[in-house]
Formats: sequence, C-alpha cells, structure tokens
Amino acid sequence: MKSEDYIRLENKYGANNYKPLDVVLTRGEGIWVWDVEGRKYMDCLSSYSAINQGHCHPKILSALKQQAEKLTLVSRAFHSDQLGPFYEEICQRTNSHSVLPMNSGAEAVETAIKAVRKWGYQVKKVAPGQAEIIVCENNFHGRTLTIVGFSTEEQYRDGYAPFTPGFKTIPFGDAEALEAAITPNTVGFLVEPIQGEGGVIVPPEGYLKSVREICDRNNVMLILDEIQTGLGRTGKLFAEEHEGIESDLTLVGKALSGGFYPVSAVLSNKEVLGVFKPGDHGSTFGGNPLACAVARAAFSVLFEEKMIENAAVQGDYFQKRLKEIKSPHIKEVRGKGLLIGVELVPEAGGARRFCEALRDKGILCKETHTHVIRFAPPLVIKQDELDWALERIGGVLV
Ligand code: IF1
Repeated sequence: MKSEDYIRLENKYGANNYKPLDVVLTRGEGIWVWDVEGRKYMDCLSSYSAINQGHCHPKILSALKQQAEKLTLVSRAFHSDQLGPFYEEICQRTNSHSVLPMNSGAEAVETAIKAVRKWGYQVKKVAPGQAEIIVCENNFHGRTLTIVGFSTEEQYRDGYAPFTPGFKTIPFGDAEALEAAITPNTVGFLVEPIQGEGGVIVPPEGYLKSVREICDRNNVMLILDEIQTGLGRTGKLFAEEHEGIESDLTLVGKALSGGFYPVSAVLSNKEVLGVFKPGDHGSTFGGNPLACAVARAAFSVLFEEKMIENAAVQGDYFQKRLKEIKSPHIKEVRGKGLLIGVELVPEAGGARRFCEALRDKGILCKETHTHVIRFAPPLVIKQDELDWALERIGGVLV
C-alpha cells in the first residue's frame, strides 16, 4: 500500500480528532524516521518529547523484549521484581522521597490533583469540599474532563461541560498574581516550567524561584508538570533546576519510557503522597513490570549516554543559529535546551504551511498555537545533524 492508501483507511474508520501532516511513517531509528515510500525525515517533534532518547533505542528495546518474555502485568494485587528497583532508581536520581506510578501524563496530573486535595483536607485542615488549586492561562496538562475544565483553550472545552469545580486561573509568569490568588483554601499551584503547547512560553527569569517562595510562605503545594519539559528536554534533568528550586510534586511521563510504552509517575516528598492509604487510588496497569523495566532502561540511558548534557550544548547551538536566520517571517526564537519555538509574524499566515514545506525538505515538526513552529528533536542529535536541519530551515524561512 502507498501513503494515500493508509491515510484513506484512517479517514474511513477513524474518529476525526487529529489533523496530521500527510506523511505515513513505518520505521524510526535515532533522530530519523522513514515513510512507506522510503523517504527519510529528521524527527524534530520527538512525539512531543516522548522520544528524548531517539527512536527505538536499542537498550530500551532489549529491556522491553526481555521483560515481555518473562512477565508483563500482575496488577497491584501482588508485588513484582521490577517495581521496587524502579522506585529506588527514580527516587535516588530525582532526589524524591516517594513515587506513585501511573500510565498517561493526564493520569499523573489527576493523581496529583487528588493527592493535594486529600493533603489539604487531612493536613492543612481545609474545610471539606473547599480545596482550591491554582493553574495558569494557556496551560496544557492533558485531555481528561477535569483537566480540560481548567484549560483556557476554548476548543479543548467546547461541548464537554459541566466541569470539575475548585480551580482558579492566573496569568502565566506572574508571581504576584499567584500571591493575590491564594486563599486559606488553596492547596496547590499546578504549572508547567515552560508552556509547551502554549507556544514554548518561557517565564521571566526568577519566576519559579518566586513561586517556590510564595508557596512555602502560604503552605501551598507546588506541582510542576514536567511531562514535556522533564527528563533532559531543557538541558537539565528537570526544568526546575534552571532556577535551583525543588517542587513538592513533580509529574513525569512521555520520555519516561523513551516512547516504547505509556509510563508516567508522580514524584513527591513523603508528606503529600503519604496521604494515600490502600484502596484510595490506583490503576490496572500502573507500575506494571513491563512499564518499570522499560522506564528503568529509558531513565538510565539518559545518564549513561549523557543525553541531558547534549541537550544543553546542542540546544544552545540550535537556538543561536536559528536566531541568526534573517527572515521576514520570524518574530521570535525562544526556548531552553532542545525545546525551541520559532514564533512567526501574523503576516506569515500561520506556521502550518512552513511545517509542510519543511516536511518536503525532510524535516518533521509541528505548529503550535497557529504561529509557532516547535523544534524538539531527540536529545541524541549531533551538531552536524543540526547544521543539516538549519540549512533546510533557513531555506524555507527566508
Ligand atoms: C495530544 C499537546 C503537547 C503535556 C503536559 C500533560 C500532558 C501533556 C505538559 C498529558 C501531553 C501531548 C498530548 C497530545 C499532544 C501533546 C501536546 F499538543 F497536546 F499539547 F505535548 F504539547 N502535561 N501532551 O504536554 O500527557 O496524557 O498525553 O500522556 O493530546 O494531542 P498524556
């Protein structure tokens, strides 16, 4: 079958909830993917930072194969020989006291919401049913009803009411707005260190440090959603490290499995996750031995192969070179590490057509918020490969 045949099948049977670029992929290796006609592309999206380690990383693949031939799922009704070692490795590496494993990023977000609400009632003594969580405008934390209920993106909410109460929205990047929004019922502040889907919005220097101090002073749990920014994407293990702070709850997902398997987790200090007792929360696949084996390998190769350091070096180089492109279309180049957004001027007519032109030159990337091209290649990319991409990006944007 040809690309159009696969696309026709998707259109014939599939719900129409995405508008992908017309490219049908069949193989991936490192930063490269191939379509069914054999054309080769550089993946500059990394499945929204789920493929930080590069496609089909051999060590993660072998961990998946070995475990899949032994034991994949036992439920949490029994222990397994993978869960404890996964807990130990991820907690030691991230300086966390406790972890709750889930599957999708949205489930990690929902778990954090439940944990801080329960903490609010049991520890902070907030009146029953009155807990408030503060979120930011332009947020993206997933697609469940509770999460889209506090989205400010109309399309993500349209047609899904009624929503979960108990959320308050403030501008992103404005620490004073956080201070002003806190009440005695505030139990948590949920925020992305950099807003990915929001258009790769980097907050002002010092924002997270101020937010940390405000949350400490008001006994509010700081929940950092590092599902997209974490695991090396911004040139540090977690984006919070750029400001030298530690959140109370850190949410991870996506690259936690290197793109092999849905794995997510809530990392926290004991006090918060300590509110859960047996039966309070869970999921069929959460913490399953296959997920743990894959996550252990995906996590360790980040360090063994110095991917985080590479993301910092190559990200700085990539951003510097992008800023040198003289183009009437470019309004701003921003980001951290290998999470970069190129915002185009409105007169450019939107980023989609540039992503289509880049696809024709062998680069796959995705527009976000109409006018921004997001560049997020796997963290294993080398400088000469970035030079290859920059030549083509320049050709499309001038
Ligand atoms: C889609 C966006 C990105 C996330 C952050 C939680 C989640 C995500 C910061 C939920 C997921 C994905 C979802 C995917 C496309 C992609 C996305 F465009 F939707 F917004 F990355 F920016 N927190 N982001 O980025 O994790 O439940 O998906 O595992 O919905 O199309 P998930």
